[in-house]
Amino acid sequence: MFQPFLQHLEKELFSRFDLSSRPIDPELEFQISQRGKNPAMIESWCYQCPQFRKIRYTYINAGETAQIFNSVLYPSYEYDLPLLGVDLLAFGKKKILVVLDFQPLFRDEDYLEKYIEPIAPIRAKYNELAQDLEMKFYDANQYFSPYLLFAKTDAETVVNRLFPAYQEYLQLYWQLLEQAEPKTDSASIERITKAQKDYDQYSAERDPASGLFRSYFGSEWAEEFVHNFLFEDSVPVA
Ligand code: BLA
Repeated sequence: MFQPFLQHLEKELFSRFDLSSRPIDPELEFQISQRGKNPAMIESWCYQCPQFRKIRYTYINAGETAQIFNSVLYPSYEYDLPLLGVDLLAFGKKKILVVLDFQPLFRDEDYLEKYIEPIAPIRAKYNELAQDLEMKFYDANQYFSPYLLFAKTDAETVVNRLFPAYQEYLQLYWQLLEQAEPKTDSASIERITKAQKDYDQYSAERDPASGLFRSYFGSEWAEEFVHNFLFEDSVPVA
């Protein structure tokens, strides 16, 4: 269901950036679970390049039961650019939840004007994908922008509306990256570093997927996956 999103991201990344592989612990890179009624496969990829210190994406394929594509792009610490966050989930044909955002690291007006306002014209074309749903796990004002796409939708809308929206969001993200001036002063770099680490800690603590990982792959694997791959700058809290 979301394979075209993965393929589009890969095509974009490989054509635009000089990627090198960022090795993943083989235990975490690929797993198959036989626990559910359908076998569930989870596979992840991770890269880096001068502009991005970490590019990761994960695909969960449990056939009809679940199809999930999740990705985060972490810019290098010289760039205060938002993180690109993608979380597309289909549980059967009926329950499809999609989230796509430029996840802001800071919330001051200059920052929002520079990195978030440019989304407005694209976001305005896709009203049906921005449903103002309530967030149960996350705080919408923490690492989400006012122009996130967040919708409960159907397979047809995924193909006809979400895919073009995704392409436009990515296009804009590359453009903002190109225009961004890498910081050189250590105070800025430290501030960005801290903000990205805080994002990992916050996200690891609230990840709504933890239960899903535990049920498919066991709690030990789930813990490792969250803290040593997805959000590796997080530390487990008791
Ligand atoms: C919700 N994301 C969810 C849910 C799951 C995942 C299972 C709950 C769906 C439900 O309500 O039934 C799945 N999250 C994952 C998976 C991974 C993960 C598979 O981290 C890792 C492989 N989530 C992100 C990113 C964004 C994001 C990058 O990981 C940003 C675009 C958003 N996911 C997001 C939001 C919700 C969600 C906003 C709704 C949560 C809420 O209601 O608070």
